[in-house]
Amino acid sequence: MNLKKRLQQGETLLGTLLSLPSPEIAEIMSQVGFDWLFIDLEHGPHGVLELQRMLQAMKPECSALVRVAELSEASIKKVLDTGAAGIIVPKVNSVEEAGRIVSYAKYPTKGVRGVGAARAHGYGLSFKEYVEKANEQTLVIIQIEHPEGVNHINEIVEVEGIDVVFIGPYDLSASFGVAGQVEHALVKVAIDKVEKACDKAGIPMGYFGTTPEAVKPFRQKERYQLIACGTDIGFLIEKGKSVLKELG
Ligand code: 3PY
Repeated sequence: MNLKKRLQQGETLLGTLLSLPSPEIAEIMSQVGFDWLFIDLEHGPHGVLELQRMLQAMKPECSALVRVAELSEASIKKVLDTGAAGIIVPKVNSVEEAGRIVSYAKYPTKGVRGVGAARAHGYGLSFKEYVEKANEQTLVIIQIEHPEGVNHINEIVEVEGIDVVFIGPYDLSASFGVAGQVEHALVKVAIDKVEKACDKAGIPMGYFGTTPEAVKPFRQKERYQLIACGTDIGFLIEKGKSVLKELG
């Protein structure tokens, strides 16, 4: 079942963030039980070709949601054409931005996504099936990471076609001048406002945390249906350090 359907059925889906351009890491992490991988082209050094190699390596039981490098028609189109289940767009601050994102992610008449025969379309072999279902199945996820986005959240969630509002706690804290203090009162108040707007609009939310402890309080709340915990780099550092510590 596709990821969007699972969200619509109320499931909470667990993922982890990959920022290394490695098909092998994507292959391994797609097999350990995560529902989805948060592949990060915003901060990762990779481009669309490396992304496509990662998707080719992933097992089908795990889906890829890809954070695009920027809000542009080309970056959204190219990422979706690789066969990603959806896009995550960082730092969305206005209704105008949210509207553009939906439009770039959807085929006409809902949007302006250009039609091409890429990996998502089976290189043309399953063109018709993909194009017919893409508008309905592709997840459009926006991140709220700045006070401006928080200030406009009531209008942003009214934009038709936004599937999930994903909190970026690290950027949000940095934007408030308290970088890394994801539990700071300013951040909590902002998240509270976003939660209220999402509840009113009936839009599920997502949250990222570096550890299980950080995401647990969010996972327990029904509205948080996309949870990303940990990063590929973090797992390597943590395990490397713990081995050294244990060996003295
Ligand atoms: C953040 O915490 O700022 C992120 O964007 C991670 O999702």
